[in-house]
Amino acid sequence: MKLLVFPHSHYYEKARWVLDHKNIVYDPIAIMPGLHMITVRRYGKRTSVPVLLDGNDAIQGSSEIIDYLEDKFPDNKLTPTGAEQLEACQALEKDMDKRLGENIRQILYARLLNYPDYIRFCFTYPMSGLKKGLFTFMYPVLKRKIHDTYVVSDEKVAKAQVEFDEALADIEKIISKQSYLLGDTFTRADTSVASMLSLLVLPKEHPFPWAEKEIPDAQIKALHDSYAKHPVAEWVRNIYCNHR
Ligand SMILES: N[C@@H](CCC(=O)N[C@@H](CS)C(=O)NCC(=O)O)C(=O)O
Repeated sequence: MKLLVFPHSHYYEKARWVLDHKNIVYDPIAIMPGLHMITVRRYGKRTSVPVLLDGNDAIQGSSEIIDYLEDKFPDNKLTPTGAEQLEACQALEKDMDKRLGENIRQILYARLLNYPDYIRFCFTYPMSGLKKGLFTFMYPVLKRKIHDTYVVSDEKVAKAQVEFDEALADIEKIISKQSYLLGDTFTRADTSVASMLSLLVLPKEHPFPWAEKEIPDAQIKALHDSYAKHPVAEWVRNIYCNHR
């Protein structure tokens, strides 16, 4: 089984967590941004990763990958079986992939794209020196593309910050009453939301080697610090500590 990925991506983390939870052996393949479109279009309708390749099957999208794994490897299930819980789980996962996942990416890229070394580390840390060199060569074009796709404008970033905080407040409301997002049981809603927030919390159990490179931007460092004691950040650290 192979997983096409961007190494630092929170959607990769979401899919990988379930692979790890089920003790499935797989081969993560970090693909070069920009050029990834040629590879990924062979397997899916969109150009996004992660994409899971299993024999003749190609599954694109973190939620779809989890659905596939849950079907094929039913041990250590993370998806609730009751109709009501299943619906709540799917709705929360979809909503938070967007409101937490997309907004935090926008907020972080808005500043961090100014640091080519850091972005190169994020995309290429497991790659050869040659590929790292290629990334550096392509960076001006990649930077523009990532900016135009995910950052867009200061106004949109400010809006993303508001939406992110609203989503965080929704999660805080839930976890103030119960241990897990759906009640007493650990589910994919928890792995998904914790993965989306992992880019902000950087839990020590996260498989990406975040500690190897200091965050180069004072504003982003301050952002991390300002959320460090947030009850949801504490919850994410607990979920990682107990389940990752
Ligand atoms: N809904 C998708 C989102 C995945 C996603 O946005 N992936 C980004 C990296 S974080 C990507 O591959 N972007 C490049 C592209 O779409 O071509 C999932 O859950 O897998």
